[in-house]
Amino acid sequence: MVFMASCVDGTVVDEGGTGGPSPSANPDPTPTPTPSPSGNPDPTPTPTPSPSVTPSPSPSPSPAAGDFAVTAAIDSATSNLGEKRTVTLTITPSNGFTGMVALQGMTMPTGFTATFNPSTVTVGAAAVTATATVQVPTDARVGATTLSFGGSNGALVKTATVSVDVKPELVIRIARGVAITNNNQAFGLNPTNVPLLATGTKVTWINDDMIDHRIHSGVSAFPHQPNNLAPGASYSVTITQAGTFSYNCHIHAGMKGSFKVAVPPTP
Ligand SMILES: [Cu+2]
Repeated sequence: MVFMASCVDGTVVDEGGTGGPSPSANPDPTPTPTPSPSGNPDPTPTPTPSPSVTPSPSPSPSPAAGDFAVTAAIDSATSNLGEKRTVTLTITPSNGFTGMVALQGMTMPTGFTATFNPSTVTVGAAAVTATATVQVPTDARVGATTLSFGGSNGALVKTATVSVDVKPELVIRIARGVAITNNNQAFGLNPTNVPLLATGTKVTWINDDMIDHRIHSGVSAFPHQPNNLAPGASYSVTITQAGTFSYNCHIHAGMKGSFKVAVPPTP
């Protein structure tokens, strides 16, 4: 009885997935009163047609194992230093895969971190998405940067990459009302988490407040702002020397900021 895959049943029986188990059942013609509409015709053992001509294709469609794919898309092709980027991960099942897929950063450049929401997805019939929030460090190496993400289910591990062009610029937004608070958090990130920058970094302050401020360098690392920084305006300097630099607002002495600058390692 080796007429399995050939033409036992003229009706369409997708031999890959569904029909598999019972090809042996139908050959008895007698009891079945309702023959399949096409009427699998004669029980006479029709000599299975030319087994020689159709050799290989029958054994191959062993039920394909469940699988999934991961794709990634980033919200912006460029990023400033110190910013967060959002990467959308899409996990698409195939061949009936169901199960949990754990997400993680695979190869991340030094200082980059990724936080996943959620960190594990349950994949069923349809594709599901998750979000990775990527923190670009303030001292990231600038230029084209590849971020790799992975999804795993046991031994199944799939990866996807995105590319982001890191610009040598740190943007510091002066928040509304900081002069009232007049505190040393006015320029953000300091003093408990002083930004570490590479020499050559451009620093831009943007005034989101409703009153004027003015960047008072107090050091030679970058020029003191000549004019007030009006609401909505910005002021940029390029830091060329290494060191730790503090500054404040010329108008509101209590508004303080600082950053450390280091010469970046040669690539
Ligand atoms: Cu001020």
